[in-house]
This record gives sequence, structure tokens and C-alpha cells, in this order.
Amino acid sequence: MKLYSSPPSPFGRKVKITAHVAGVFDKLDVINIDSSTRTATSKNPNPLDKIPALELKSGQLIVDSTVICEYLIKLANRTDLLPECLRIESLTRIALADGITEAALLMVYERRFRKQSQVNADWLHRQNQKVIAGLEWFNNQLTEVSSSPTLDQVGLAVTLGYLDFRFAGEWRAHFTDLALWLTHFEQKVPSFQLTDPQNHP
Ligand SMILES: N[C@@H](CCC(=O)N[C@@H](CS)C(=O)NCC(=O)O)C(=O)O
Repeated sequence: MKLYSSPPSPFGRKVKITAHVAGVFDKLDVINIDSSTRTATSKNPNPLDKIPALELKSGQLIVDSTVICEYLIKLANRTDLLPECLRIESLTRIALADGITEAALLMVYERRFRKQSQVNADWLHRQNQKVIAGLEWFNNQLTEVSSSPTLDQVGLAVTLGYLDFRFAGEWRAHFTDLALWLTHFEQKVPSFQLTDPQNHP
């Protein structure tokens, strides 16, 4: 099956780490799409032109990183990554981590796709407030990481990794418990390093 993604994509990274943890990464044929120019050797099958997108051998399209992850988790029979008894709690944590990433992405896009004179400082501030409020929430709700992390933990780790990548890790000075949590995650989950966008420009 084909995974359309790009090395800097935090949502793509979430899928890749999940695939590694679930033991199905070798089933993925990863096709890189340049996220700023949208160029690729193959066309993104997602009509919204967002990544990640998964295309099965049958041609079936699966989009949205959480949906793709859930597909891979079921394929690998590794439902411990998204335990049924904690489904709503887990999906809420995943949605909150994704929301932080989305706010951070909007800040990146605001600077990338607008001329400097058009960049809206109020909009940037509004998105930054979401990032800070989301991090505050997680800082008070940390869960212990094992070598087999849950999907919500993968989601939080890639969010923090994205803030490191695009915002020079500024969050670390204020959110020291989260920073320590990410250090534990990195030590326990080797695919976090393997998929670090700073190693794959
Ligand atoms: N909710 C989606 C978000 C995907 C997303 O926003 N991906 C970004 C790259 S990380 C993208 O494709 N942006 C391009 C665009 O919005 O046109 C998911 O979880 O997969």
C-alpha cells in the first residue's frame, strides 16, 4: 500500500511511527510529496491534497492520520495502541494534540504563503494561544510511556517534535514536564528518531 507523505509532515510522522510500533512499516511504500510545491512522482490521491494519504492495493483511499493509524493498528492486530476501553479518552487526546499541530501549521503557512506585509499578527497570536493552552492541558495530564506507546502518546510526541522543528523548541523552557516526557518517549521509541524531520530535510 502507498503512503503519501513528506519528511517534515507531523501528521505523516504520526502514521510512520505508528506503523513502526505496530510492526507494519515494511508494508508501506512511502511516496514523498513536497509540501510547499506539492510536487511528487505520483499524484496525491487525496482530493483535498493533504498528506498523509493511504492508498490500498485495491485502490481504496484512506485519509486523515488518525483514521490511517487506526487502519494500520487493526491490520497489525495491535489494538493495545488504541484500547477500546479508553477509546473516547484516547481520541480526545489525539484530537487535542492534532489541534495544537494544526494551529502551529497555520502559523507556518501564514508566513509561508503570504507576503511579509500581509502576515496577520493577530491571527498568529490567536493560533499561538491555542498552542500554549493545549500544551498547558497536556503538561497536567501526562501518561507514562513504555516501549509500546499508545496512539495518543505518538500524537503528542509528533506535535512536540513539530514545535521543535519549526519553532526551535521555544516551548521547552516553559513546559519542563512535557520536555522530560518527550525525552522518555525518545528513549523508549526508536522510530521517533528514525522519522525526525531534522535528519531528513
Ligand atoms: N487532519 C489531517 C491534517 C492533514 C494536514 O493538514 N496535513 C498537512 C501537512 S502536515 C497538509 O497536507 N497541508 C497542506 C494543505 O492543507 O493544503 C490529518 O490528520 O491527516
